[in-house]
Amino acid sequence: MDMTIPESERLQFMQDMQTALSQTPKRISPKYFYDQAGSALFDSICELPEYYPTRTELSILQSHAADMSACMGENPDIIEFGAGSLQKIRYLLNVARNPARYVPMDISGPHLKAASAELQTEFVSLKILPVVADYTNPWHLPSALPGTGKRVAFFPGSTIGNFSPAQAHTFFQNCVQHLRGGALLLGVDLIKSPDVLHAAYNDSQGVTAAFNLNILTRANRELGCDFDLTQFAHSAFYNAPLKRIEMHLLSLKSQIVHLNGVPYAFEQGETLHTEYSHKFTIAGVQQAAHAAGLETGPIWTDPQQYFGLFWLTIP
Ligand code: AVJ
Repeated sequence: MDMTIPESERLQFMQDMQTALSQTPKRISPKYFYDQAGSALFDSICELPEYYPTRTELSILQSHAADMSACMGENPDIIEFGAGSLQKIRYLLNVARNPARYVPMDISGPHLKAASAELQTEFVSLKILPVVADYTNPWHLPSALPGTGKRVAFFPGSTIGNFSPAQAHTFFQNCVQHLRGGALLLGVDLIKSPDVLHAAYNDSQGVTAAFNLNILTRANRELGCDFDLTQFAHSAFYNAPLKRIEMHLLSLKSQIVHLNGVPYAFEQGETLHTEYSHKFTIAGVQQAAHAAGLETGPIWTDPQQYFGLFWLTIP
């Protein structure tokens, strides 16, 4: 068993895995993808030819960063959720007018610390305050610096798509509570051809499969589980009526897996659900934002309308 991670985190994972395996259907939160290996695999996904969201969002940021900066105004206090490798924020930091501070929030501590240190070498005088936190729980932010501009939260990558509609609503409500007078810059994957969507989650090199299966590797290492990695398969498909990619780990045979000595049965064909990745229409995003009390501003998109960046203000 791995003793290098904090015991409280390990216990939380253990509890959540226990709940996951006891449920019908079985399901675990996608946040458990992002251990060190999983974060590195996700970075590889972002480079895949089939995975268009990252490069499309970057191209939109590149083309429209100046307009976004104008919306952010003078001295913005910039927060980022699920900051990951801190690649996207560079486009905004390059054009931001005297940013007061940059607060990247991410669940993967070592990954975030390393990326923040690297960013600091490029933006020497920027105040960077990394926060290792799970923003799917109610979050709290470091107090605003006195005399600074708007609080602007950046939530790129369509990570909001991981949330159920109810969770997305709660997230928007948290934004309203914490960002009064400020704004949310939200990156969202838009509905497009099912073939394009399918390919993005079923890449030919099998990186997404490895990313999905890594959750079992992690459970074996950190929790002492005995998942047989050869007897589970990556399964990802577009559920059009519910507007989402669903990722599952599919049991290839009838088998028993143990956690803390307790047996959990998988039937052949039964799945452990690992992720939703919801896709949106422009109107759908605006409706969801309005419902939680945000107001809609400019939308920046690419020529194919594959991806959108939405400026949503908090009155
Ligand atoms: C980071 C949640 C936006 O849903 O596309 C990529 C994660 N999963 N490939 C997504 C992911 C499989 C990604 N998000």
